Amino acid sequence: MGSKTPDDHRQGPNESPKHSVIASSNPPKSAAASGLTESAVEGEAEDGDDDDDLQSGANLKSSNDPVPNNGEKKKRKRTKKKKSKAAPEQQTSPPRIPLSTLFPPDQYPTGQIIPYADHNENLQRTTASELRHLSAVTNMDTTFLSDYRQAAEIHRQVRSHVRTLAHPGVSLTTLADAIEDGVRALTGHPGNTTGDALKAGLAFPTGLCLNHVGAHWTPNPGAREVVLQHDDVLKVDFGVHVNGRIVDSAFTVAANPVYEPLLEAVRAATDMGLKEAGIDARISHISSAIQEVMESYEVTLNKKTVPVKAVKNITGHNILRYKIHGDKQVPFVKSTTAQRMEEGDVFAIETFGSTGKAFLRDDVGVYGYGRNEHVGTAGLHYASAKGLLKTIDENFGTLVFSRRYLEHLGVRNYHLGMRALVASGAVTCYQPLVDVAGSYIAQFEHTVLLRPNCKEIISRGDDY
Ligand SMILES: [Co+2]
Repeated sequence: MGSKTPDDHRQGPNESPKHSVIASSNPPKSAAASGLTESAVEGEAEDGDDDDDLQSGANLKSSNDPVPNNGEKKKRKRTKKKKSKAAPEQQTSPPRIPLSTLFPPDQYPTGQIIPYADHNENLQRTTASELRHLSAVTNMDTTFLSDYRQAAEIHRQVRSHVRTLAHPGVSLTTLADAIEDGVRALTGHPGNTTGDALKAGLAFPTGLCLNHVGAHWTPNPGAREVVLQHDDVLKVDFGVHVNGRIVDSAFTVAANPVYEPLLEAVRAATDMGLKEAGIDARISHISSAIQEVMESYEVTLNKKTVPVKAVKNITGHNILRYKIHGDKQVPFVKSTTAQRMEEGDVFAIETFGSTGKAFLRDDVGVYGYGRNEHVGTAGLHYASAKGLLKTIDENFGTLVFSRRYLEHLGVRNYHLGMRALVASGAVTCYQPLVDVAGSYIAQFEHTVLLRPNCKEIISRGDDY
C-alpha cells in the first residue's frame, strides 16, 4: 500500500504533521517501534549466507514438501490409521492449510538475506545509537522474526494462487475473495469474531488497480463488477499481518506482452531501492537511484514510444507495528529529504512507473478507512457512530480496512455512521489514486527488515 506525499492531508493511520515528512530529518522514534530488535540476540547462523539462500515454500505443487508436521494434535486425529507416521502436509489449491500446520514453530522460511555492503562502517556506530539500540533490545518481542516470516510465507503462497487466477475474464471480486479467503485461512484467523482480525490476517484493503488507477482501489460490496481484460495492466497489492507485523508487497500482471518493458522498469526500480536500503542509508540517495533506473526504460504502445516515468506523489514508507505508514517516506523521484534509514526499521520499498503524467490525483470512490488514534469520541453525537467506532477499535485498531472487511464481520448499514466518523476526524477515508485516463501504471513492492547485521527482504519470492 503506497503512501501519499505530505502535501495531502490524508496521511494514514500514523498521522505525521503536515509538511514535516519529506523535508525533515529523522524524527525521534521509539527504537523498538518496529520491534525488529529481537534479531539482535537471535542466532546469526544465516547471516553469513549469500543472496540466494531464499527458501520459499511458495510453490504449491512443489515436490519439496514442507517440513513434516510432527506431533500436531489435529493432524493425528485425521490420520488415525497411520498414527505412527504423520504424512507431511502440502498446501492445497486454493490455499487453505494454516502455515502453523505446515511448518514447525519458528521455522518459517527466511526471506532473502543480504549482508550490508558497508559493514565495517556500521561497526563504528555512535554511542548514542548504541544506547538506543540497547534500550530497544530490552523492549524486544521474541516472536518478531517468526511472525514476520510467517506473514511473508502466507503472502507468497496466496499470491502464487492468485497468479493462477489472474487471467482475462476473471472478475476483480473473485481475485479479492481469493486473496482474502487465502490469507484468513493461512493465518488461522477467519476474522469473523470480535478481535480475531487483530491477531492475524489482512493488513489493509486488497488493492486491485487497473491501468491508470495507480493505487487504492478495491472492489466494494454492491458495486459494479469489473472483469479483467486482455489489454489491462493489473496491480495486486495486499498485506498480511501476524500479531501486527505487517508484510506489504505488490506485483503487476498483464496478459498482453506489450507492457513487459513497463513492468520490467518498475521491477528493476524496486530492486534498486532494495539494493540501496540499509542502516544509515540516505533516503534522498535511494530515491535518486530508483528514479534513474526507472527512467532509463521506454515502452511502445500503439506504435508510439513513451518514456516510463517515476510517479511523483506516492512513496514507499516505513512500517510500524499495526501501522502501515510510519514516519518516513521513500520517494521514487529526487527529493531533498535529510532522513536516513535506521537499524530496526522495517520498510515497504515500492515504486510506481507510469506512461501518463506520473502524478496521481484522488478519484471518486472509497478504498478503505483508517482509525486516527488521536481523535476520541468527544465530537460524536450519534449512537450509531459511537457503536461503529467501537467495532472498528475492537477489530481493526490502527489497521486500514475496507468495506469488504466490515461486512465480513457482519456489519451492515454503516454508511451514515462512517460519514460521521470521517467528518469528526476519528476515521480517515482513503480514495483511489489515478493518473490521466489512457495511461498505464505498474507497481512492484517488497518489505525489508533492517536487522542489525543484515537486511532481510522478507517478502522475496521466486516470482519477484
Ligand atoms: Co506499501
